[in-house]
Amino acid sequence: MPVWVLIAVCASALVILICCTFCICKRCCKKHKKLKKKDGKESVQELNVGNSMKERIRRFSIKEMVQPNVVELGVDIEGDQEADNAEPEGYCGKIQLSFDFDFQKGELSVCVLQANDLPGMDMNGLSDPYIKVTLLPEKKKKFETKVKRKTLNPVFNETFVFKVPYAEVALKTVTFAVYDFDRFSKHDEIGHLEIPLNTIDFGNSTEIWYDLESPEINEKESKLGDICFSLRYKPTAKKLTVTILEAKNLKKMDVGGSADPYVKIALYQGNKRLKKKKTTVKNSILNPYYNESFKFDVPPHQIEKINLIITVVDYDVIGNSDPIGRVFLGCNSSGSALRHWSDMLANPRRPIAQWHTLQEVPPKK
Ligand SMILES: *[C@@H]1O[C@H](CO)[C@@H](O)[C@H](O)[C@H]1NC(C)=O
Ligand SMILES: *[C@@H]1O[C@H](CO)[C@@H](O)[C@H](O)[C@H]1NC(C)=O
Ligand SMILES: *[C@@H]1O[C@H](CO)[C@@H](O)[C@H](O)[C@H]1NC(C)=O
Ligand SMILES: *[C@@H]1O[C@H](CO)[C@@H](O)[C@H](O)[C@H]1NC(C)=O
Ligand SMILES: [Ca+2]
Repeated sequence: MPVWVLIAVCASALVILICCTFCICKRCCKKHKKLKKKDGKESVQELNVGNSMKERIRRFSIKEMVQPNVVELGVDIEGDQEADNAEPEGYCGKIQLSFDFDFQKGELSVCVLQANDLPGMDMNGLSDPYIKVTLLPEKKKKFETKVKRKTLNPVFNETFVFKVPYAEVALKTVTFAVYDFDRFSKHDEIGHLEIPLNTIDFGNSTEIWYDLESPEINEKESKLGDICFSLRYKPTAKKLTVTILEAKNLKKMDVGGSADPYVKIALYQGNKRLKKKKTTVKNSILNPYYNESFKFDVPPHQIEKINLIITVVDYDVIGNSDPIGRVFLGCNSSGSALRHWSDMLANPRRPIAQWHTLQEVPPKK
């Protein structure tokens, strides 16, 4: 072998060695840099956590301030690692209010001026906000602002007046619930605020911005699913028409994580079942669409005495079909079911559609 070949091999080996060393060094350096960067980032994050904690504490009610929830704060720290500039968890925008009290007349005026940065609920990224204002603990009087279309920064400038004796005003709380209006589905609550009136200085009625809190999701209510149907009553034809439109977010009933839902419609008078009908079964679906109508003969003297029970059932080929949840309607019902029933009676011949949250089916006796 000629000497120059040996030299060439040695030289290239040397070059490769140098390259490798360089690469390894570079990688080490990079790692080091990365670590350094991470250190820097972490200190920034700590700062952010500090801010968001302050933010949270500012928004917490006094009760929660006394016992800060350590676990929740821990979760927050993790959340902040993702987005440095994200708003604190649960931020739902803010609302500007002013309060006034007329001591002579015993009248509390609550002015809802405007809201900012509301969450977008619709496909277009916007919402159709309106606000329900309630005086606690009575809940008797409820006001609603007008619906503002397609905006996240609605201006309301509406004032509501509650009669409250002077001696009781410090015992009351005003709640503000921001909803997104939807023509065809249940209105979602998108922000919430409670103001105990003993925190308000009526002598200094300025316009104040408050942060909205995320509404408490009533887990018990929402775990079974929702159903939409329309009711129509024609007194002259003595016909009650029930149209089952659709259901959504039904509880998973099968091993496969789905259900085979159908809807049972039953008319009762007291404990006696007068009539029963059912829709078709929709297979393996938690958001079934039916659009199926059912007619019942009900004379006007009887409509006040009957109850309508609409039950969503999971069909099982083997064994009994299990009920998922139900809606109980009639003059004896309550809440949104009663509202639907009354709307139907108040609007003869017109189909009235409404969403309902399914309720637990009482166990058979
Ligand atoms: C709110 O309404 C009052 C009277 O109704 C009016 O004087 C005021 O300019 C309005 N404010 C806004 C911000 O629209
Ligand atoms: C009125 O409220 C504002 C804002 O909270 C405050 O800065 C101001 O000092 C208050 N004025 C009086 C007279 O209490
Ligand atoms: C629902 O059914 C009615 C009557 O059968 C029909 O006229 C209507 O178009 C249906 N709606 C939809 C969205 O399928
Ligand atoms: C409503 O309840 C009352 C008392 O519990 C009962 O007498 C009445 O028959 C009920 N009406 C209906 C429509 O179920
Ligand atoms: Ca909407």
